[in-house]
Amino acid sequence: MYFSKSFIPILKNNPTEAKIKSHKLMLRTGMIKQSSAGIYSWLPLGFKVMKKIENIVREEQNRVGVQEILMPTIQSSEIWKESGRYEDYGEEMLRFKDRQNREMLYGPTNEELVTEIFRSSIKSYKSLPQLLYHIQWKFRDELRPRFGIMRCREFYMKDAYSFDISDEEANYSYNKFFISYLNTFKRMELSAIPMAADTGPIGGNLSHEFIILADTGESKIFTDKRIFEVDSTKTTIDKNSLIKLRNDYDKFYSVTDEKFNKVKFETNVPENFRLQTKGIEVGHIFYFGDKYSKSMNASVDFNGKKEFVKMGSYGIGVSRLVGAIIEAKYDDTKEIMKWPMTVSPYDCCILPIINKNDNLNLEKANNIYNALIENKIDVLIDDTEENLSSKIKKFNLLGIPFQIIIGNNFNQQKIEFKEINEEPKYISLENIIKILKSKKIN
Ligand code: 5CA
Repeated sequence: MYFSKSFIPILKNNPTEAKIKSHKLMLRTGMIKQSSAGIYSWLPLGFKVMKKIENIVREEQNRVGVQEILMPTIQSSEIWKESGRYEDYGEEMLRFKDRQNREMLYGPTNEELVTEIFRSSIKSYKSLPQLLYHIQWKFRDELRPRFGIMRCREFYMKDAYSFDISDEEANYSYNKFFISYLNTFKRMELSAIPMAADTGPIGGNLSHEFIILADTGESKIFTDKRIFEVDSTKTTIDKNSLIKLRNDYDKFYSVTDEKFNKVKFETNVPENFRLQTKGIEVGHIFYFGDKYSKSMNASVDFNGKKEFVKMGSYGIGVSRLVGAIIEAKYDDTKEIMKWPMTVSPYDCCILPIINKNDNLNLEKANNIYNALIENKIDVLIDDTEENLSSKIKKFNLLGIPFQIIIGNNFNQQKIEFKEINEEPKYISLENIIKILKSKKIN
């Protein structure tokens, strides 16, 4: 993509309405545009990042055997009346009527709809477990939408649902999501800590929030610092390996504020390991047994007996993750962002110095651009006539992790190649391609 033709509407200064750095950067670099309170359009730069995040989420769901479906955004009130949540959900639910005067709603979550799908087809315990997910827009009419896409009204979520025959099997499903979440966030270079959490309007009694530490986060957390050292790299999706991982985490007191108990915190955590801080909730998993299956009559035949299935649900804030990654990776004092390669909107940028009435550097840049594109490296080339220091300033903000700089003393064998905020290397195009390709694999 040529910068002059791209739709990346960069602002000169930080927008005054934004209070946290992710919101500032997203508006400043034209990743999103507000359309009304808590509702945003995603412009190319933001959309590319979100799609890459979505894809990582998808791959990690598939890897633990969850099957992808797509449910609609609009749901009928009928199923919510069956579960009893139509009244309970209150004003956060956006309700309206269609032309036949039927009560409809924009889905804030999908426990009811997926239960209805499940019960209409699955009749025997032999088809269990069933693990289903979709990635779809949600709407919650938040009282105070704020911080841009971090707490908005329309947001993009991955929600998954598990159906099992027993508590033990359901726990196994829960643990598969547990490890898949750790792996998902790791691929985005985020360290997300699973913390015991409240279940709120979803219900049930077992729940973990996955939290990324950040001062600007809305979740208050109380944790034992030793939890940061738990190592999940050797965990497989074997039942016992997963139980061990859960135990490794659960033995440390680590909770969100709704679950906080001062006495427990102080008795369980030695003083020097206590940490009280803030974080961003990027994922939330719930086990609620037969809460929905009973009220909605979702059962299977188990050796001639009718058994209500045991269910859990598992969310990831796909759009919120865009902001969470910025909170973790953006140095707003130096105005330098660096996207993890796995989610970066582009892999590399080319910044040629373009002299007046002289296209030579642009031609050289074009040759490199074509070679990179041929190698499936996604490149943004700055073909504007701005001077190099303002180009670098602009691209430090855009956060594309690698930069190729083409100056007047360009040498084909020693091209200036730098990772944002690091010293430049002078290497051949072949080596640049090699490095970029190796960084893309994750
Ligand atoms: N049904 C369950 C699990 S699928 C559920 O809805 N869980 S949730 O309410 O915790 O939402 C899942 C994730 O969506 C959260 O962890 C958070 O990352 C994201 N999320 C929730 N509300 C918002 C919001 N208003 N704006 C942006 N992201 C949100």
